[in-house]
Amino acid sequence: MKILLVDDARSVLRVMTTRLISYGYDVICANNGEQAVQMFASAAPDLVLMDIEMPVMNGFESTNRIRAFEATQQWAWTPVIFLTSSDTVENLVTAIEAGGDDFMSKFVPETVLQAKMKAMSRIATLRQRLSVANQKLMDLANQDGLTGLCNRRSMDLRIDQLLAHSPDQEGSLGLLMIDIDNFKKYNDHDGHQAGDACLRKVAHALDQTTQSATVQSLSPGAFAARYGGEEFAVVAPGAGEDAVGTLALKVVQAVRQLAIPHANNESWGIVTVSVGCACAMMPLANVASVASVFREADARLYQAKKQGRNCAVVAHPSPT
Ligand code: GH3
Ligand code: MG
Ligand code: MG
Ligand code: MG
Repeated sequence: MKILLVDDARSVLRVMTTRLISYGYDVICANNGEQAVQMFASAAPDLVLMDIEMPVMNGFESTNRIRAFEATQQWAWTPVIFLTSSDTVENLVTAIEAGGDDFMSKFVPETVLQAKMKAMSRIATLRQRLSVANQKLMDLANQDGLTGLCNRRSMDLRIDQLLAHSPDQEGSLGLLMIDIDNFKKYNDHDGHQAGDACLRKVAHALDQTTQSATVQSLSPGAFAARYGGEEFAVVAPGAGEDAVGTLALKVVQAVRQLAIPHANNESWGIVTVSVGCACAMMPLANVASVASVFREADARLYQAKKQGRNCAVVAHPSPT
């Protein structure tokens, strides 16, 4: 357990640090509330022992700021125990109101300090396990199990977030709808297991292409998602028509370059995709306008299929 010990009195820091280290804990020290806030953010301690009266910034104000910092993170609540000179009922009430979890006399008997730290250490261990479990659950909820891309749910959430911030956002929102060509025939010929492996490879190629588009500033923040079945989407915030067209072309080429054999895909003999693109000006007014971007991209995907597949249809329909 890593403990952030905050006190302006060197004697208190010295005595407490010696004790806490002897119990096997890591201790970092701050001399005032302001320093404590900075060290809290950089060192992420499991527990804070906080003096109240200090120069520069007192313990209550410092705790307020620590709680404000934690409010920007998910599931963050680090126990703060105030160190007081007297353990009165009033002190306890004030400590809890100020965002603390408990208070303790600076002159607490050693056995009591050791017992309290043992209890806090149990909580810290549990919090770490919960945090790992939460992360795993988040990944499961947001990732497509087969391909590892964003799933439909997470794509919708990310678009909602974009919408929420769109009043400040200039530019446009680009969208690619991507569908593997004649994929049913692939499954029929090669089996569903091979079909699954093919979906993974195509997903990886889409992800790589989208990420390199981000690096090349075609669309910073673009991401690929599995829309469902053998259909994928690339959401490209900030991408105008030219950037979307370029990205669509790269996607079609990237899948061709995989050169996955597909005996029954027209005359190409390899797995290919068709792509439909759309572009909307930001800020997007509401969910209905997002739906219309998807409808537009879908209509162009349909055109790409009609034009013979293995191509992209951009704003002004033309095969690549
Ligand atoms: P088109 O070029 O017109 O898109 O033809 P298609 O055969 O790709 O389209 P269709 O909608 O007829 O078939 C889609 C196929 O995708 C059918 C389905 O079995 C397959 N599919 C969807 N999800 C999965 C999956 O998770 N794994 C596998 N192996 N196949 C899948
Ligand atoms: Mg003090
Ligand atoms: Mg389809
Ligand atoms: Mg298909």
